[in-house]
Amino acid sequence: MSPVQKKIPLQVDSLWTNVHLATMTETGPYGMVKDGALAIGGDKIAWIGKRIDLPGDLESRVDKVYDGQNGWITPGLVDCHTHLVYAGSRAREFELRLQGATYEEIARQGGGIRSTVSETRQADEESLLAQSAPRLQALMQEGVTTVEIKSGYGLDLETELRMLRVARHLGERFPVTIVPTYLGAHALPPEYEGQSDQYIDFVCNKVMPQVAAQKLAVCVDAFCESIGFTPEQTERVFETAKKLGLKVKLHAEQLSDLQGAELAARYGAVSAEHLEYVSEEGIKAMAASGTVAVLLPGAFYFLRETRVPPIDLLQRYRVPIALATDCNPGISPTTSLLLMLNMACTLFRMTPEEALAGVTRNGARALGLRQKIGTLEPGKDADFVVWDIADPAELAYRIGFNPLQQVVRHGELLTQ
Ligand code: DI6
Ligand code: FE
Repeated sequence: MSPVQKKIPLQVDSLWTNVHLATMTETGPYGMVKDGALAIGGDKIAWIGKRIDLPGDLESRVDKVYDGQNGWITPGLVDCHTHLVYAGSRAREFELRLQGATYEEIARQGGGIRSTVSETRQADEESLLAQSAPRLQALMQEGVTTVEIKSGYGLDLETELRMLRVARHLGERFPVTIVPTYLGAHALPPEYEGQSDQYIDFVCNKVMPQVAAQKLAVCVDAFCESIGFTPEQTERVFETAKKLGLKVKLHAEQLSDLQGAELAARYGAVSAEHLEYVSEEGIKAMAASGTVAVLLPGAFYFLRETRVPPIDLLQRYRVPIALATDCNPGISPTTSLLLMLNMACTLFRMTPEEALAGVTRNGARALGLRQKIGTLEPGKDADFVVWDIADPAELAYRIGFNPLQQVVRHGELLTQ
C-alpha cells in the first residue's frame, strides 16, 4: 500500500468496513490490506486503507456505512477480450471436432467463423441484442464491470456497424463499461473469396472511416494467422487505425508464429492476444513497447491445445499478463471469467495471484485503461466486488462456484 492517506477527502458518500482488500496494486501479494476500509466519493474511490487509519471522524459522518461481513473486496473484474455479440451457435461444429475434424479444416471448408457470419448477418439489431445480453449478464454475475467486445462476425459494412451498435447498446442497457473493438480483419467473407487484399482495402477505406466517424470503436484488432490475414495485410489495417486515432490490438501466434507480436509491438499495440507460439524475440519486442500479453485459457482448453504460452519468458521480460474469456461461439463458448482463473492456474501454471492480476490490473492495461480501473486506489473509478471468501486465492481455486456478494460500479451498489 502507498503511505497512509491522512488527508480527509472532501466528498465521501459511503464507506465499506469489516472487509479485507485485495487492492491488486503491485505492493506485495494481492496488494493486500487486512481489516481495511474503502470510502467512495461520487463515482470514485475517495480513501482506501486500514480501518484503524481512517481519517478523523470519517466513519461517523458518512451517510451510508456498509458491512462487508469479513469478506474480501477486489477491483471490478475486467474481461479484456470477448466476441460476445453474435447470433446462433456452433454446437454442431463441436460435434464434428469431437469426431476428428480440426478447427482449421472446418474453417477452410467454409464453416467456423463463416457460419457465425452468415447467422449474424441475418439477425437484426434487436435479435442480436437479445442473443448477446444473457452472455454479458452471465459475465456481470461474476463481478465483471468492464468488457471488451469485438466485432468481426459481420464483415460487411452494415453488419459490422450493427454489431458495434449492439455493443454500445449493451453498455447503455446494463451497468457495465463496454470497450468496443472493430475486428474487420477476422476472416475473409465469401464475397471476397480469393481477393483478400481487396477485402483489406474495403476494411481500410470503407468500414474503418465509418467506424471512427460514428465513434463505434475504441480499438482495432486483426487475426494475423495462416487461416486469417498476413502480416502485410495486418500492417495496412494498423496504418489506417493509427491515422484514425484508434488503438490497436492483435490476435497473434495462436496457431503458428508469423511474428505478429513483433508487428503489434512496432505499432505500439496495447495488447497481443493468444500467443501460444510467440518467440523470445516477439516477447522482447512486446516488453519494449509495453504491449500486454492477453492469454485465453478457455480457447486453449476447448481446442485441446498442447502448446502452453511461454509464461516463464513473458515473466522474465516483465510483460504484463492479462487473462480473458475470449467468449465466442467457435473456440471458447464460456461466459465465466472465474473459470478462466482456475484454468490459467491448472493449464498454464500461473499462481492465483497472477491470475487475479490478469483480470484486474493487467486486464485494464490491455484496454489502455490503467489510469481509471484495475486496482483499488484513491481517484480510480469505484468499481469493485465484495466476495464471500476467506482468502483471495479461493477465486481461482474453486470450479463452478460463484462467491460474489455485492458489486459496486461507478460508486453505485448494484442490486443482485
Ligand atoms: N480467434 C478467436 O479467438 C476467435 N477469432 C479468432 O481469430 C474465434 C472465432 C470463432 O471461431 O468464431
Ligand atoms: Fe479471440
